[in-house]
Amino acid sequence: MSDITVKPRPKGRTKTRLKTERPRLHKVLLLNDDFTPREFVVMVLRAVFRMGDTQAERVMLTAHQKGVCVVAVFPRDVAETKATEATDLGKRAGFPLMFTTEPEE
Ligand code: NFA
Repeated sequence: MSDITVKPRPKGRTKTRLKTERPRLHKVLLLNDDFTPREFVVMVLRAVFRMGDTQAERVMLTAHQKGVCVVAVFPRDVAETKATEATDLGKRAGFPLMFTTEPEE
C-alpha cells in the first residue's frame, strides 16, 4: 500500500488578485484652431458635454489661449464617443474643430 496522498485540486478559477482596480478614466481635450468660430465651439460644448454657457465660454477661451483644454473625464468608451460626436459637428459645418482623448495619469 502506498503512503502518497494527492491533494485535491481546487475546483473553479484560482484567485490571482484580491483587489480590483478601477478602469482608468480618459480626458476629452479640445484643440484650438484658427477657423472655427468661438460661438460654434461654445454651442458644441453645451450640446455634447451639457455645459452651461459660462463654463463653455471658459473652456473655449482656455483652448483658444493655450492651444488645448481638458473638457471633461469619462470612462474610455464615453470619452471616445463624445469626442467623435463633437468633432463631427464641426466637420459637418465645414470647420476643422478637433476633440481628442487621452488616458488620465
Ligand atoms: N481660435 C478660434 C477663433 O479664434 C476659436 C476656437 C477656440 C477654436 C477653441 C477651437 C477651439 N475663432
